[in-house]
Amino acid sequence: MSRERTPFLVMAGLAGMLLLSPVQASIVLSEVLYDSTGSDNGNVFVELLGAPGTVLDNLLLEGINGSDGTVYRSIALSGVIPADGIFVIGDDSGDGTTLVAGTDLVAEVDFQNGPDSIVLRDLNGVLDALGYGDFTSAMFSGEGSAAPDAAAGSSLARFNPLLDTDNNLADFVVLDIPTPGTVPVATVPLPPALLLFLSGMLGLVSISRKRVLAG
Ligand SMILES: [Ca+2]
Ligand SMILES: [Ca+2]
Ligand SMILES: [Ca+2]
Repeated sequence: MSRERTPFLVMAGLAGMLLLSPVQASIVLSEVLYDSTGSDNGNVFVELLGAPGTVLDNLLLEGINGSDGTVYRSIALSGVIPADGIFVIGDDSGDGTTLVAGTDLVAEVDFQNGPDSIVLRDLNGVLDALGYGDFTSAMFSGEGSAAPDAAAGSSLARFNPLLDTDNNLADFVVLDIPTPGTVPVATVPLPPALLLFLSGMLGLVSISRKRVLAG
């Protein structure tokens, strides 16, 4: 009986947490393109979303290797989040320029193609993290459950830019056409967001129960 009741208690608790903190004023990863159809060099990007005017100094963007959990890349950010709240970091082609349109900062953001994780942190700790790919035999450093691996040319983007449930699988979708510099227009659709969140939780519960049964 307890097994039947636990999922509902978990869902109720997490839904309550969501309602208490519906939208963090912090910075989140809003889109990542880590594998381009051609050369990644100069073509891939990381997009952040945050409050306009936020100074990014002291923030680090880290690539965490899925094979051993170590930091294989660490990028010190700089600059200020512009008026639209969207900050695009375009990959450095090697000469300080990038092919990504609308870039706010050029840096070496060609992250590994997975299963790996990308972590945004400040001096105090992790602000947001995204793990992507199949972590069956790899070390996950993202949040919740991993987002799927995006095929070459496709990005992983936050479905609702104003919602961060700290579950990569629920928060991110694959975009066939990457959108550096723009985010979905959805503005605070809390009921749909809550539904999305709960559907994600149902999926998680389903997965965890399968694991229990399999184990
Ligand atoms: Ca790559
Ligand atoms: Ca998060
Ligand atoms: Ca975008």
